[in-house]
Amino acid sequence: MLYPQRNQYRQFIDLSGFWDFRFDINNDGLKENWQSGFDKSQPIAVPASWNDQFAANRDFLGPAWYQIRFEKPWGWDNKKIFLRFGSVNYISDVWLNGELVGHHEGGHLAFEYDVSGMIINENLLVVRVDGRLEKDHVPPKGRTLENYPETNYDFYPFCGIHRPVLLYAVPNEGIKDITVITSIKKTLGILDINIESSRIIGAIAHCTLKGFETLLIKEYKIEQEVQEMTLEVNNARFWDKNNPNLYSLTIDIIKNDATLDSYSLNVGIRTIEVKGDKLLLNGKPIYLKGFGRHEDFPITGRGYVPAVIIKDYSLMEWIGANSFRTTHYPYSEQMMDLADQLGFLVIDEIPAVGLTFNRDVIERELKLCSQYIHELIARDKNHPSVIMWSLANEPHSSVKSKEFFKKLYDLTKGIDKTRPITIVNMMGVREKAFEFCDVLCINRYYGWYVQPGKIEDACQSLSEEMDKLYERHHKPIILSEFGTGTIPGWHSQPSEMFSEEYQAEFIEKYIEVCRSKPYVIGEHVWNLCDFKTSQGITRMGGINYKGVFTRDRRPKMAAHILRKLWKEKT
Ligand code: BDP
Repeated sequence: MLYPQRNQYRQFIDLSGFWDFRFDINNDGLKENWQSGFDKSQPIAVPASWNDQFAANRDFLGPAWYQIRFEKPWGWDNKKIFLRFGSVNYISDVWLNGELVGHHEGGHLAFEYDVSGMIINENLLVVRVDGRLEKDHVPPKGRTLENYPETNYDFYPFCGIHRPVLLYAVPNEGIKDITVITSIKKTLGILDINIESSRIIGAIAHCTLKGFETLLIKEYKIEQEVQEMTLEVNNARFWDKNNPNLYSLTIDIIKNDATLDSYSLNVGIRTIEVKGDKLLLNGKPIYLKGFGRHEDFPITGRGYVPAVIIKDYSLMEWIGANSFRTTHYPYSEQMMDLADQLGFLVIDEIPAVGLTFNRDVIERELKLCSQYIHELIARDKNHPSVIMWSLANEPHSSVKSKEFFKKLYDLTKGIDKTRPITIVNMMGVREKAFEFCDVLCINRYYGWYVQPGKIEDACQSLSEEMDKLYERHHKPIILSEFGTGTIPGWHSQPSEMFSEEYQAEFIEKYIEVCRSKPYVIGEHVWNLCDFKTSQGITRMGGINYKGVFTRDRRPKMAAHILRKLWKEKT
């Protein structure tokens, strides 16, 4: 799935801005034909969650309706036109000029519709968004402790149009998709490129690779819908976390001496593989230092805010992090582009948190997770920064989960053979899916939810558990979450839970344990920043305070300690 581009052959317009919005409190909209346009609206910002934009209805999860009018751009008459949504949480139905365009389920992945035959000069786009929680959604409704809204996961179920909505035009005959897989032989960088095109058999694919004094040009005749081609770069500059070298690859499609289409993308030449108990980037072991994070900010909720993305990267660089996991759903495409540019290593996770495997929902869970895997890999496959796929966070694993995850594992490997796969787990040695996962990720809270206040005992438990897990599987282990709730400005000596001192001490001691185990290949602190959750007695003010930074991105004491540890120790 290619991100829309602007050049001589491709154009897009961004529909971000103020749209009309209406809560559908009694779910009357469909009966009353709001799909053809509705009145009594109020303005809303797109993209952004609706929850914190108004003085009322914060916890109303839908349905709600959006509409916007736009004119067909000049010069788009003989083009294919698509409407593309970066993310809408959770279910969306879309109408263009009163006609149904499509339905999409799942909150954090891009989807698009071919609207070529539907678009007229003056258009009305209407979107119904339903973010209500249900047991058979992924992620699901549920609760272990009482909470409101009732999420089976620990972040606020923000709703709305969360990422940009683009209208884009491409040539009728042109490039549909590009997949680039890179490999390395000594100093040679090899790019295996697959170009999927529409109705251009016999045309020429003209490939240009530029960067670092290299200019490589090669032409291929397109003989099939998916055309394979190879480029080889001598003395290639490889992509890694310290040197995020990116080449620019341009594919021009030429027929009868006329260029029909052109698309450019960044390519990082790198390899990633698991060998024994190590994770190798370009053949060398890497150690991950970083965070779990949330797309979360006051007022905009889970909406795309470019400045917050830049700030988070800048804080991660300041503190010495080299990686993060997209907890607990895929992040925006812009976040991924920047990871390529800035040299961050990303564990890319589908939005499968809180899976229950209950008999009445397991089929739906499997179907939705499979859909998310297809959508995620289609979207993110060309990012050198993506070093691993994560199939779930803390599933409520049971006897049924092994077969469930084996299917997802095989599906993922079938689409992308090049990247390791993990599941992020809380069951430890009892997790049967660890038998086939390439890397084992565990989230641990000894010294917090269990053994509260006892950091020394907690570290002992952590150490023993990691050894047991390694003895059983002989695979690399990442401590993918650890942290403590910490009220900014709350201090105590000796340290005590909820104080800044406790968080700092806990993180430092946990890191000591990780560093003492040769098979541990990474430490991801939970969380980069404080973030919004449902209300409940464990979340003061509906906030999870495990951030090393506050929700408005100010450092707690632990941030300075981490910076020392991460900048000094590599
Ligand atoms: C872990 C979850 C994460 C929570 C965290 C916590 O993976 O989503 O926010 O616990 O309790 O179990 O803070």
